[in-house]
Amino acid sequence: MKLSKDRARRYRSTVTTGLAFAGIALCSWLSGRAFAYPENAGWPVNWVLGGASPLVADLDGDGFEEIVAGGASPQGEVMVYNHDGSHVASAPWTFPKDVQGHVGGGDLNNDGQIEAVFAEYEQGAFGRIHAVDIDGRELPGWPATFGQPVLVTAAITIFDFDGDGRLETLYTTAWIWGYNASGLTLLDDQGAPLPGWPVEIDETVESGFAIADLDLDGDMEIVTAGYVGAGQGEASIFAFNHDGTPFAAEPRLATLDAGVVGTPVSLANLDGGPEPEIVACDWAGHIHVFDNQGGAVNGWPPVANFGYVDAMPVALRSAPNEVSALWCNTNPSYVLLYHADGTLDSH
Ligand SMILES: [Ca+2]
Ligand SMILES: [Ca+2]
Ligand SMILES: [Ca+2]
Ligand SMILES: [Ca+2]
Repeated sequence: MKLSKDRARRYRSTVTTGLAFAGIALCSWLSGRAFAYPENAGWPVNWVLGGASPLVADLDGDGFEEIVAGGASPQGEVMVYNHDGSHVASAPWTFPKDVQGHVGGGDLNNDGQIEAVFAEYEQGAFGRIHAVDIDGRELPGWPATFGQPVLVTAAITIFDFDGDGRLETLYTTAWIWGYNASGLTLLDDQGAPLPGWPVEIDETVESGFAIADLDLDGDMEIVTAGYVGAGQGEASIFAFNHDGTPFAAEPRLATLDAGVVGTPVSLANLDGGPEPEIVACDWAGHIHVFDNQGGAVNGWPPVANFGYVDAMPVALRSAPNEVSALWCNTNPSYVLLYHADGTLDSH
């Protein structure tokens, strides 16, 4: 099975989230580096995760991947493990408050080494986004502070959104428990919000981001999903240009009949046209496919619904820019293969 690089990264991120509580040692497998006996000496390690999925990346460029895991016991801590289960000299990095959410990574200062980017948060008080190098040093300008009682809810996403060769950091904050509003913020490499950001939307965003050039004009767009209340009613797909303006006439590109929470929004070229389509799996088990104007693609969601899709479907490609099928698993346990037109493979 051959996945696009973007899809493979997103799939790995989804799997990592699901397995975070099962133990850090699993990250060695997820990184693509097989730690078979006796190479797995030094593992497993014990670490209290604060609900955060680890980052697996070669931070210092020595050819071996490190594992960066946030935690919250008793204060905020971030541990950085070497591939052999030992930890780097600077770790653990300690902070006054909880470190929550997925740890992102990118070479923000262009020195050849990847910095870890993560959120520190105190309920009802404040939050900060840190950018820390492998020696435990915060980059100049960081941390970025958001002085609201909010929580970072979606994976921190690092990407060169405007194509200037410098990385930006995208994250989502949401009011806690019951108040339906979220803010999306794009920070520059000095930790400052870019012009046009943050943007606020009237739904809770807990889905991850999909980044793609939806209209093939050379500029990247940002797609995510939100929901209202308990997630079983109003829910939407939102799309923005990288300058914070809505991609379409308004931020809400499409509506759903249930929220998208446990899985990220994704993209796949299912209809054979040049533009990518948006794929979103909601709480009701429906797999939605929209075109770049928010129109539902014929056949989606499939009539055959087998329950909650608990991991992002995997796109199977038949040609370099064409997806022939979506493979997914559901809860209760089914493994399904949908053709690009939404029909179920019966074999
Ligand atoms: Ca390394
Ligand atoms: Ca760097
Ligand atoms: Ca940039
Ligand atoms: Ca575009």
